[in-house]
Amino acid sequence: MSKENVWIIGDVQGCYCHLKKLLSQNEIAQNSNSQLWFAGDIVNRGSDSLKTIEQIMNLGNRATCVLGNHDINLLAIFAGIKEVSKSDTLADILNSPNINNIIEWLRFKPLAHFEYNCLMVHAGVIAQWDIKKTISLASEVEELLRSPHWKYHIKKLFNNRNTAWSDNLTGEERINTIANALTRIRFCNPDGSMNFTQKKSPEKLKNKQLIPWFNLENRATKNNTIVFGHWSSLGLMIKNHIICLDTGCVWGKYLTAMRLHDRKIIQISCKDLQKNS
Ligand SMILES: [Mn+2]
Repeated sequence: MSKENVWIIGDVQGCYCHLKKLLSQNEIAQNSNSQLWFAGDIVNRGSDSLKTIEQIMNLGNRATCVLGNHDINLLAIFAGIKEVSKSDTLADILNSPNINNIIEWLRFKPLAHFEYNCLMVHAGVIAQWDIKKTISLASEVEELLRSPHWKYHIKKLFNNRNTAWSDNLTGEERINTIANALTRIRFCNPDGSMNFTQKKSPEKLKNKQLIPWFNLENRATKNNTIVFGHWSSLGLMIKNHIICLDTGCVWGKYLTAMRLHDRKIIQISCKDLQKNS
């Protein structure tokens, strides 16, 4: 396996037809060794979450997937600790005879993946964390999701109040802060604490006090390549070390794949999903 064969795919959110089209593009399809990395939020909001997750499960060892907030939301609904919300489109999965296999597959996925000198997370990292620490903290949450008592522990992942990191955090506060950063972070306050009120693109933001997590000064991962999704209003962003691949597939924009070694981009238009306003 080598870096040449790795394609990283942004938030699919249940858009099965577009995923199928993306995977059938020559450069991806003709190489049966190609590795497909998914930056999380493979389900929800789109119309075909069941087919999407089953397609990714069928890729077997070719697929590497980190958990996004919507994937964790599915686990929490199945566990009975979260209600289905009006905007959730998870009924096809929840009613599937395959639901137990799907949940068992999903809850063993990591929250951070580091390989070929590239960190993939769904949303981002806290400024104080270096790569080693990020992987180690992610594993604290992964351990709970993989435990036989995961349905009890997953409660700890849902709380907006834990926004600031400290090495001294323990228990639920610690687990919640780690999960919030890896799966939900966008903007931070100048002190580095997370702010969950804004989803806009940085240019459109009136409150210039808020800073995208990747622009915080003294970020310990400044010299590492980080690929993430979660921020569709940011769109495709490819900088030296920071790459956002959430290009708003489910909002009628694009589904994007980037080849890791040369950063070649393939995009599938999702215009057919545009809502008439
Ligand atoms: Mn997300």
